[in-house]
Amino acid sequence: MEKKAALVVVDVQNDFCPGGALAVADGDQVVAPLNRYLERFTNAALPIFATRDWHPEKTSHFKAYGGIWPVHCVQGTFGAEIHRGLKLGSGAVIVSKGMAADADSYSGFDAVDSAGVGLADGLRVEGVTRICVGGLATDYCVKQTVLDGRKLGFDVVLLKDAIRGVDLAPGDSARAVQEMLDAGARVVDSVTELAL
Ligand code: VGL
Ligand code: ZN
Repeated sequence: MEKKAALVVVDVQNDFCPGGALAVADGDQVVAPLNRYLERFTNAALPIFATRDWHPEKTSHFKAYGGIWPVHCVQGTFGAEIHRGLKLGSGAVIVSKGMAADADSYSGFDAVDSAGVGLADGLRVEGVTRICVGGLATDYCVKQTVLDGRKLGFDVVLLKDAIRGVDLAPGDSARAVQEMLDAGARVVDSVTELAL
């Protein structure tokens, strides 16, 4: 069967970039490689989805309410905006997650578009069987999105040059990459390695 790919860009938001509330080291370094993938998918007229962490002010995701994270990506704030350098284009579908008061929602598959359509359904409507995933953060939302993608039966390609991790514990990102490989994800290290 023909494999149709989509690009899934995970949480490339100001709060995960240097200067942000939950800055990932070199988080903004994913923008340039992602723009190369974005150009490739745009030129091939393939679907592009961008997830965003989109939290209410009060959520058990945040330290103050029992979670482990500082306040970040609160709906409508600058920190929640997608990095302005990312060239998503007008066709990209933004999907939002983390709106519940009582859930972390790390996975892009928890995200819904402005009409309430979830990522998996959005992909299926387009006939997508393979997702190429990059963004932030390797050890949380990228990992969970890749693992859920595999569970849901998608072929998954991890865009390794276009991810960065939190590494709360040293080595978390490397372990996350291994987990994704063990789950059957493939890896490419640059846009030139990606066969569509
Ligand atoms: C994320 C921690 C908290 C992520 C989101 O996007 O990976 N990490 N919220
Ligand atoms: Zn979050």
